[in-house]
Amino acid sequence: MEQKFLFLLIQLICTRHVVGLLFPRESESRDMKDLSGRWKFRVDDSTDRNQSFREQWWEKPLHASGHVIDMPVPASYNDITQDSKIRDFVGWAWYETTFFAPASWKSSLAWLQVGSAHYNSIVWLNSIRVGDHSGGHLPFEFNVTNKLNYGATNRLTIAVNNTLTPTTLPPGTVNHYSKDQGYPDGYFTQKYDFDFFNYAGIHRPVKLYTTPHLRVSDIFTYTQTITQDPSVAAVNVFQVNITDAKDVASGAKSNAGYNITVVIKDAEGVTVANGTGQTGYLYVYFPKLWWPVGMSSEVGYLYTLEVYASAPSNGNAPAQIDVYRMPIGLRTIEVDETQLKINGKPFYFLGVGKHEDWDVRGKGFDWSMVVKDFNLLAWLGANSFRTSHYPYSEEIMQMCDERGIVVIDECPAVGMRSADNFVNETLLHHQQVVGEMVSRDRNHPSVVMWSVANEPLSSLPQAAGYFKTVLDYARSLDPSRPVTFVCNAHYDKDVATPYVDVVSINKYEGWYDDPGQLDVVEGRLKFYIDKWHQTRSKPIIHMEWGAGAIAGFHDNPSVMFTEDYLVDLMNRHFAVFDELRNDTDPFLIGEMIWNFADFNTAQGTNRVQGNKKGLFTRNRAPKWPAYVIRERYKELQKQNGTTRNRNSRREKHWERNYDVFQVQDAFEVLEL
Ligand code: GCB
Repeated sequence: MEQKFLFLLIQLICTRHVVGLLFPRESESRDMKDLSGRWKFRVDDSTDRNQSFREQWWEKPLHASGHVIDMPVPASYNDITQDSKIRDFVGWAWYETTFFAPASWKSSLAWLQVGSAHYNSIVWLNSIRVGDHSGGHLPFEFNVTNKLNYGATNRLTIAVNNTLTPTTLPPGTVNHYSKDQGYPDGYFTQKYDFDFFNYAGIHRPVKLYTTPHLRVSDIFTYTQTITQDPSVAAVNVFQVNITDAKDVASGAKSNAGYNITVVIKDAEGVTVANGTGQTGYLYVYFPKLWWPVGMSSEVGYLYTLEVYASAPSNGNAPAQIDVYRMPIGLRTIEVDETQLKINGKPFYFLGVGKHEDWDVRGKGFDWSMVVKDFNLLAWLGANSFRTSHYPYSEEIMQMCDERGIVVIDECPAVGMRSADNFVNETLLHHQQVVGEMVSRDRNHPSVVMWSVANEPLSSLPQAAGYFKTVLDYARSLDPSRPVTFVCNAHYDKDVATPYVDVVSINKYEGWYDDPGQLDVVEGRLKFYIDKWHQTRSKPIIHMEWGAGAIAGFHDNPSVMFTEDYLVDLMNRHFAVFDELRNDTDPFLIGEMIWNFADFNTAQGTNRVQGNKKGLFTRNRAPKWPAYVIRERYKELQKQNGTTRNRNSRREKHWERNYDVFQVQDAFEVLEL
C-alpha cells in the first residue's frame, strides 16, 4: 500500500468516533413506516407544569387525561391553533399517535427515529419509556424491537419540553414573577437572547424502520485526494461500522469476522469502484466531480455508495445481508490563508443566511416550502447558505447535494451572550451537539464547513479555551472540513478566532452601526474588514449584513425600513466587496446577505411581526432587493472559480498549527 494512503487510513482510524444516525432508507433488508400525520395533542398547563408526570399521562390513551386536540406532525404547535396560550406555551407538550406493526417485522430489529423535536423529549411506546433526548434540530432514535406489539396496534407517546436554561443550546432563562406585584399565581416568562421565535414541537418526521440483527450502523466517507491528472482518480476513503445485536447483548466485540463490501455506482448504476472491509479507500477512475452551481456545467453529480454487511455463514442458516445505499459526491475541500477551494479551485460564497421558518407550520418540515425555497435560491443565483442558527433537516442537506448548493452547517449555539453560558455543563452539551451534527451531515458533499456557534460573547476571556475545545473537537470528528464560528465581537476584543480556519464576521454597517448614514458605509466597512484581515490573516466571509425592509415601504431619498434603503445599502456593500474581490491578493471569500426571507421572532419593541430583513416576505414574495441580488449573483456566478485574482501569494497547504496562540483560562478538556 502506498505510504500516502496508509497515512490517510491511519488518519481516518484515528478520527474520534461518534455514533452517527443513518438517514432511514428502505432497501432489500430494511422496511420503513413514516408516522407523519394527525396526532393527538395536549399541553400540561398546570401551575407547576408537572401534573402530567403526577398523573402519568403516558399510561393510558392521552384523551383519558383530559381534552385533546388534533396536531399535525411534523409542525411546530405554536401557530396551529387560535389560542395564544398554545402559541406562547412553555413546558411539557404531549403528543400521541397509534400505528400498526406488521407481524413480518418480528424477525428484524425495529428502530424509532425522530427527525427532531424541540427541546427535551421523552418517548414511550405502549406505556414503556424507550428513551430521552436533549436538544432540538437533530435526530435521535431508539431500538424498540422488544417494545412493539407485532401484528397489532401500538400507542406512541412523546412529551416535548421547550424550556431553555443557561446551559441548553440555545440558552435561555426562565423568570418568575411575584403575585404581590399583581402577576397571576405561578406566572413566569421564558427569555432568550437570539432573534428567532422559539418554535416547539415535533418538527421533523417520525419514522419506524427495520434492520437485520447484523446491521450497518454508521458510515463515514469523503474524498481525500483528486489526483493531478483528473482522468486518473478520486480517492474516496470509507469507514463502515456494523453492529450485531447478538454482540451488543453479550458484550462481545462487534465487527470481528464479518463481511463488509462497499461499492460505488455512478448515476447510471454502473459499478465504478468496490472494496471490502471496515475501513479502506476506493479509486474512482475518470471521476465526475461534485461541483456547486456556477463552477461547472454539470452541477451536483452524485454517485451511490452501497454497503453490504453479513455475518460469516453459519451451517444451514441463510446469510442475512444488510444493504444500505447513500448518495455521495466526489470533491475535496481545502483552506489556505486566503481561500477556500473546492476541487482545488477557489470558491466565492454568493449566499444567504436562512431559517427554517414558515407561516402556520413554524419550523415544521414541509416539502412544499423546502422545494419552493430551493427554487427561489436558484432564481436568486445563490450558490450557498448557512444553516443559521441550527442544523436543518437532513432532507434539506440532500437537496443541497443534488442542486449543488454549498452549505455552512451551524450548530444551535446561538445567544451565548452571558458568562453563565460558558461553563463545563454547556461545554459538554456543546460537544455532544457538535458530535450529533457532524456525524449526521459529514457524508454530504454540499457541506463544506462546520460553524460551531453564532455570535457568542467571544470577548470573554474564557471564550478562548471554550472555543478552542469545541473547534478542536469538531476537527477530531471530521478531518476533511474547516471549522469556524460566526463572530460579532470587535477585532480587538475577540479571543476565539485564533482557533478557526476561516474568519466569519457579522457586521450591519448602515443599520446597527451608523444607522441611516449611507454615506459612511463604504469607508467604515472596508476599514473593518481590513482590520480583521490584519488581525488574523485568514480567509474572511462576510457572513451577515443587511437592513430591515418592510415590503411595500418606499421613500426617496431612502430611509431605514424601506426597500429603497436596503437597495442603496446593498449597492454600497457591493462596491466594497468588489474592491476586495479584485484586490491583488484577495482574502474575502464570500458575501452572505441576511436574510433570505422575513421570519418570526419573539415579540418585542424592535420587531414588527418578526424580522423584516428578508429578500422575500415570509410568504416568499420578492421585495425589490431580491431582484438586485439576483442581478449580482447571476453575473458573479459566471465568474466563480475563473476570474478572481489569486496569483500573488504563495499557495500554502492547509496546516493547523495553533500552538503559537496562548490559550487564556483554558477549560479542562472534557472527555465525553
Ligand atoms: C444578527 C444575528 C441574527 C439576527 C440579525 C438581525 O447578528 O446573527 O440572528 O437575526 O443579526 O437581524 O438582527
